[in-house]
Amino acid sequence: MTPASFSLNAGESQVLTIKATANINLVDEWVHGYIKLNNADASMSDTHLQATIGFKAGQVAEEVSAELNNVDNSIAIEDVYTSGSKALQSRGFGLFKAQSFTGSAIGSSNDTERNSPHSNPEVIFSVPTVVKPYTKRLVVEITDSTSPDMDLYVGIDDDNDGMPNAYEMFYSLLCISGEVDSKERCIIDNPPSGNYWIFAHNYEGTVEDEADEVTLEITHVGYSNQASFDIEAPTQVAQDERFDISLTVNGYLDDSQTLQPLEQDATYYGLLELGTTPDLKRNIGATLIKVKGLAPVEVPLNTAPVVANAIADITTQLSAQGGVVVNVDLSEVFSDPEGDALTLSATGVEGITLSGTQLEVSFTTSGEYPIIVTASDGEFETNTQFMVKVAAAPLPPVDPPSESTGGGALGLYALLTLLLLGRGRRQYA
Ligand SMILES: [Ca+2]
Ligand SMILES: [Ca+2]
Ligand SMILES: [Ca+2]
Repeated sequence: MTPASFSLNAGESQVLTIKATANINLVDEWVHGYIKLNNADASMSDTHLQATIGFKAGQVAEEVSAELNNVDNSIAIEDVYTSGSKALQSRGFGLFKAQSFTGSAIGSSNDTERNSPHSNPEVIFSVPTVVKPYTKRLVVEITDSTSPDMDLYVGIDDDNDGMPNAYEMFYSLLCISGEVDSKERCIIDNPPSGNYWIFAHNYEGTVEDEADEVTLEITHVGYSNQASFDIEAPTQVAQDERFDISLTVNGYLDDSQTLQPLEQDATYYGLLELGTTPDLKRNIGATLIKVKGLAPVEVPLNTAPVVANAIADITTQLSAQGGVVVNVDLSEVFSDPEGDALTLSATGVEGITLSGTQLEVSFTTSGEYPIIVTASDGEFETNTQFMVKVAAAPLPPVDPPSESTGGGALGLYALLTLLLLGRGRRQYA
């Protein structure tokens, strides 16, 4: 509470400021409390002041804008903070393209033309528009005018004639933007669906009773199932932790919500909603995203590396010492259609080494080993496989039996005898 104490004379007033910080348990909640005002004058009673506070679950920028094309295509929403979330919800809508309307209106020359534009149609340029259900934002701007002071009005066209009347101006006016110049903008959150008029009023023209040109841009940020931008945001954040959200714009959504590339000089709007739980998808707030299209950059199409010369299978044999090393030159195996530099890697068995384009593998056990070699151009990969068949080491040479060394032959004779005895016994049993 500020101030903590104060004095008041009869008839004076004092503003009290209450600061309350939401924590993770106070998202989208109304909380009640009271402020006790103790009177220093014991002859007067104390006072209880009721305070009802609705907590917002955090803070996010109201609007971000950027000029983007297909290559330079990211926007950051910086310094977002919340009351804490274990499942931060971030949801995008749009981008949708602004529709442009150019017309003229004569400069006002008297008080009725200045103060009752609806009864003087020649001093206004009016455009009808239909707002669909579930529209998130209606954004209207005067983007160009020869007039020093156009003003902007948005309202619901109850009688569907495309023009404002006194009744509609009184009951159905949703926004007036009336700065002293012609830079006017109206943003209507969650606009009711229906037929609207949007008009520019030539409040102070270049010359009284003579026409000025004016251009209005109207954007409906509708509901979209799949935004035309990717969102990179954390999913868990601590209370008051500052973080950034990065958006990568892939294009915009046309009337049938199909993704289209950004066009030079076109304006687009979208919305990012943030919430702290799956049930509270927008209790932190929302950021309006404005994008102006830059000239697209031609990006050469990249394709994957190709196998130019497959690697033949290799047959080898372990040495008498029990090992063999296989070397393969990979320099001619792959090529890249765009001539990109290729990075090679190999897998399949333990102990593969690759130095430059020279592959080396050591084997200590016989068998059949598939080896996969992969080439990457940084974006795409291609692989090829070959087999290494490793035969067992040759048997050590055996000396032929000879008469003089009778031990071996005798031993064999003895074994045969035993076998014969065995057979004979079994027969008798
Ligand atoms: Ca103005
Ligand atoms: Ca009307
Ligand atoms: Ca390539």
